[in-house]
Amino acid sequence: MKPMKPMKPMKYVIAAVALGVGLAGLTGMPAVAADLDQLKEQGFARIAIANEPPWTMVTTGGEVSGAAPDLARAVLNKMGIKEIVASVSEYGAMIPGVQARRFDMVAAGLFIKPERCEAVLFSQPDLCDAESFMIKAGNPLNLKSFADVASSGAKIGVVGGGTEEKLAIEAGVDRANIVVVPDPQSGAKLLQDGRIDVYALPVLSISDLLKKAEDPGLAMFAPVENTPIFCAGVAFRKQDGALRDAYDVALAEMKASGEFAAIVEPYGYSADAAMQQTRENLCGGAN
Ligand code: 6CS
Repeated sequence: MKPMKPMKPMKYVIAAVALGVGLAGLTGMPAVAADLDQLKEQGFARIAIANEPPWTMVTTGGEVSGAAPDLARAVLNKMGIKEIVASVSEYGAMIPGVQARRFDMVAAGLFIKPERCEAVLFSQPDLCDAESFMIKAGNPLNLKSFADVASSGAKIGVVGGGTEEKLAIEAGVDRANIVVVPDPQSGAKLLQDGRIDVYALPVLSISDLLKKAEDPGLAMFAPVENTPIFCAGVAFRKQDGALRDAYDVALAEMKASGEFAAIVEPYGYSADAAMQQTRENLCGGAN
């Protein structure tokens, strides 16, 4: 377990946490705060991230960047919270983790969906993207939808507890054909090795993987048919409504000033797409 190093202004020191293991016990830091004044006094906010560029990125040196952490840091700075401590979590462990106060919030590109809106409070939308398939060049199984994956008997790679896993199950993909991968890079490798036939992630994630793979034998099919454009937001405990509302005020100011676009668009996200969406619409009601 990395000892906590002094924070650097533009960098995040990652507190690498095994999945679902609380931070306090590992770092000796006090239990996480629950509201804005306590976070200001604490001097930092603990955020859960994945490691799925360009949404969230962790270097081998433990430095964290990516659209979601960079945006969260800027918004929290406007709120008077100077520093961030990030820990990597599987998507499926993020909501239980924030509910159990292992994190103060989730800033990982967590898609705002009705079933999640039952469990946490979301900020207004920040990062939007369509779904895509990474497949072998030429798409030999002609996979264009999750229904195609189900009917073809293809093996599909997905990240644990993520939206693509749910879409595959809902489409009727046999669970024996759903391969949960620990991180995006593993999924690309499994496809290259022929251990899976398709790997499902948002467009920007697959684009990043294809760029890094430099493998002409791999390709992307997007958008996946019969799937919506998803938009993510920062997730908070249900009890932390005042904190979420304060985050929303600062986020709205940054959307109006252009600061929001200046952070997310270099990563490939459309600021307009997020600004035209609302949490209420994505949750199917108030949240
Ligand atoms: O929130 C989710 O479920 C999805 N979000 C991202 C950024 N990647 C995959 C995951 O399924």
